[in-house]
Amino acid sequence: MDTSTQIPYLTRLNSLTRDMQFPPDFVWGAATSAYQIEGAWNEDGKGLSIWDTFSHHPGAIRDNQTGDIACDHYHRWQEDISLMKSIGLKAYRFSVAWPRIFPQGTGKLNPQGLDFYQRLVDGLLSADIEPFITLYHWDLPQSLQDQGGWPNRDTAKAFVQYADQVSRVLGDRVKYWITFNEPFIVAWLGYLIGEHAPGHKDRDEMLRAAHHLLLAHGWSVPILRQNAPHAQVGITLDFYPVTPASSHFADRYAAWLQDGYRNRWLLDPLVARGYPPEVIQFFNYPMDFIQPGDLEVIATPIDFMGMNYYSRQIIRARDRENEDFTPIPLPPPSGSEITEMGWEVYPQGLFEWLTRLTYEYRFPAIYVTENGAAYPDNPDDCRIEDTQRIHYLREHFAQAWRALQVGVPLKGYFVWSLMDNFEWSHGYTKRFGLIYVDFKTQERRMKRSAHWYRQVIASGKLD
Ligand code: IFM
Repeated sequence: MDTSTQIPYLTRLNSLTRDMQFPPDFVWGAATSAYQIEGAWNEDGKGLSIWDTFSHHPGAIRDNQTGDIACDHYHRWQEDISLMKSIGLKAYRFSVAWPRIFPQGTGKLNPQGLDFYQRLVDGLLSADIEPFITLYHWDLPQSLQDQGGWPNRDTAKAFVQYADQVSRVLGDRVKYWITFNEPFIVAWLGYLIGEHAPGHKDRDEMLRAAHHLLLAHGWSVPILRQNAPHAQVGITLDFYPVTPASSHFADRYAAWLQDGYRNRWLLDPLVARGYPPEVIQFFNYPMDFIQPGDLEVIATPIDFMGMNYYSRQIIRARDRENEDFTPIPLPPPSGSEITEMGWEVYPQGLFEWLTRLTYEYRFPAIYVTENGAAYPDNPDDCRIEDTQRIHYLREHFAQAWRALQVGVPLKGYFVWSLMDNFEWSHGYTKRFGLIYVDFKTQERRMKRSAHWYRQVIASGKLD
């Protein structure tokens, strides 16, 4: 007997679990960033960025690779838009290279740089693809770094001029603006760990950099709204669920500290909660860089939160018995699935963070601005059968769908990445793309995942 015809609740449950149908206006997209794909590092008046300098430094990047050519997107953007069209993307998230616009960071404008993004935006719009602009995805003009970089408050002021200029020119056509991509990574890997440009290792620089990134964000939100009156403005942070290694009090407290350091350090000030006090106290951070009014500026309301999601962290306390709560990350549990980056595949973390951003932080709208995985692809297959990537994406999309069922205002999802590209300190050794790029010939080939994604977009459904 088919009970579902008699019990309406069961009918609904069956249909929910059988067809994961997304809303018709759900924004399916893919993302990239300027330094990772554009190449043309010294063309048409572009100035140097900190990534140009850093990647040319011997030993900084795997195999001494650089983004000098990358995917040569600067010259091949039309072909790339055609590929986006073949996948059926509704939106494309890309970043603007600040040193193309202001080669020295401030002062003299480079109109050729702006022209490139005007062509790109117009090309996207005529292909019916919504542009989502990220203003800063890590390529600071080198001359601003020479004056102190993000630890210098003046860099935040320079960013506002840059945001103003770009939005004056593109604000009539671009509706979605993201000020910064993963500011925590900028401050942490760039100024404390030294793995990213500019390669510094200084705790105070990290703290100052993080604060000035938030300040630059807060200052530029009203300017973006003024120049692009119908714009939706947001910021993108990367989030990690933090799981305590055990239920021991010390491990739980260490996990809470790690959550404060890794997630809430930038998130809480954005919603007027200030910097997490337990983190300041535990690490004994000097907070003398905060000036009166800064925290109000940083908490300027935004229209959406951009969430990048990849994995989780498992944390134990350094010494439980002696109550040393210093957070120590543990490797993924044995037997767990991991990507080529060594990151645990943990799709439910996407649901956890989407619900947290909704019910604890009350953001009015959320976009997953990046999610995806690096796996070794085999170019000898005539079709690149990247079944692991399809599996990864399907599992994460399912968690996004689950979040929609419990009221999360999730508006869209951007796969990282549209195409294989320069993966920062890993050079070209990690492939995240839906499109395979042969970096010698610049030939592009849609992977199986791109074909699969096309079907998901066309049907709006996960089967
Ligand atoms: O490639 C990066 C991207 O630039 C920022 N988010 C994480 C991606 C994968 O590491």
